[in-house]
Amino acid sequence: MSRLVVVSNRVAPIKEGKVAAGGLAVGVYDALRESGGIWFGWNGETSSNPMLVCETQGNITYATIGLTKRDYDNYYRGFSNATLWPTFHYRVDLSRYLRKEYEGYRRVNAMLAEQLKPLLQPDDIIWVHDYHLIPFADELRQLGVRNRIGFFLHIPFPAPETLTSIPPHNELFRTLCAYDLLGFQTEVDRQAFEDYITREVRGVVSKNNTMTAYGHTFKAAAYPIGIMPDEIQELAASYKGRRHISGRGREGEPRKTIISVDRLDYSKGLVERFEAYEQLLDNYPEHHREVEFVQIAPTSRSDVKTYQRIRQQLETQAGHINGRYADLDWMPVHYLNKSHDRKILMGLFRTASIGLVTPLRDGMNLVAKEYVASQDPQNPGVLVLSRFAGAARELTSALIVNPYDRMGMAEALDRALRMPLAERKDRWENMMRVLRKQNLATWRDDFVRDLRGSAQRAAAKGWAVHAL
Ligand code: ADQ
Repeated sequence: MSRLVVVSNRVAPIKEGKVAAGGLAVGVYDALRESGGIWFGWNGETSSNPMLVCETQGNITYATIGLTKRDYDNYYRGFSNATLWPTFHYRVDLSRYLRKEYEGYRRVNAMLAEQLKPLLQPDDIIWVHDYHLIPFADELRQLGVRNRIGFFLHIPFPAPETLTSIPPHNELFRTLCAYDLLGFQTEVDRQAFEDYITREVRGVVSKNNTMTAYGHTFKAAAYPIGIMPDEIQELAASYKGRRHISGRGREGEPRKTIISVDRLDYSKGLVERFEAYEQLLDNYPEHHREVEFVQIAPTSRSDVKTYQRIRQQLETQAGHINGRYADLDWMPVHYLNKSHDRKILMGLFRTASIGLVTPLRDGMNLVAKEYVASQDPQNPGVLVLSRFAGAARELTSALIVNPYDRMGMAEALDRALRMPLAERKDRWENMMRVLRKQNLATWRDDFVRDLRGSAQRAAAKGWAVHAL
């Protein structure tokens, strides 16, 4: 079997058998372990003279390199996270464009391609991840690399009207068409990409998701990322630590917990969620003292200004709601700004009556899936899920809400708090069926199979599949 080369912005070496990291790292790691190969990318550090470091563990080589401060500012903080991230999440209002940052983004992609090239073997297949690396295949092609290269976009692909607000969109998406296989989270994202290719570029779409644009023929399809539901179920059930954040309600029963876990990011709809919870307390006094809301949101990208602002805003909101409603023995909002071990999170999910997952936009949202998988089959909680999370396409038995509708979200929370056991079980079983069918292994195997398949088709047609 040919080797797999995974390229991602950050490389997260993980120890054998340890399920500490999130879904993606584990999924990619398993694929690498199966076929052997390389995991290549940025090591997360800045340095004045970055050098490639290779470390081999078993049949996987971790090849990582630092970035200069200038490249970090332009490529990572700049074009990736201040232009592409907001625009792809439909936040053109938060997006900025600086030509020097785009140049830095192109420069880093070219530098990474040059670093990877000497490590490649002729029949390696290369799997590139996410928006930081859109031009990566094009850079490799310019260096003469002819291996099969696939790309998976973890975040949404927005409608063409939004995308065209990025000034060099044409050049950027021309480079995206240099891949042999493009993977999206949902059919909606794939369709948006097709719309861009047919309307903006006059590309041609043929059978079996094959497209031709800029003189290159490639395949584009949806590969919804999943989790390993049964492993999570086991992990959640095995957690024996403290389960309830605070005490008991009016009748002495444990309080019902509404739980949310996110990276602190404006795409996750945290401000709107806090408002909806306050609306629940305003509209339904019968839930006072009976319910508590736990929001876990450790800071991410803490040196970016927009992220500092959202943190301050949430601290103010939590203080405001607690100021209005808290009592000596009841704290309505617990806002925890630090990260927690995966086992603790899954354990907390299991005892929470409601998983509240309400992003304004999200490629998939694995937290929604993890919440469902963590539930006790005899007494499952209710998932309240935004229609704008990719996961809503699959988890149709959740209570689906619009995060821009504060009153609608408060009503859904009230309904979830009252939902009878039979209905909760029925909805949960439907969702678990979906999670087991489209799991993390299916996602990875489908993508890698299609990428390998495209290599075989190319070889059968006599195309070169070797690095020159
Ligand atoms: P993220 O935006 O990071 O990922 P998400 O899918 O919700 O979002 O989470 C990824 C992983 O991180 C999950 O395993 C989750 O448990 C973990 N995680 C999230 N918040 C955490 C917290 N506060 N503490 C500890 N762990 C936390 C991007 C895209 C998503 C897409 C994923 C995978 O933005 O839309 O689902 O990639 O493709």
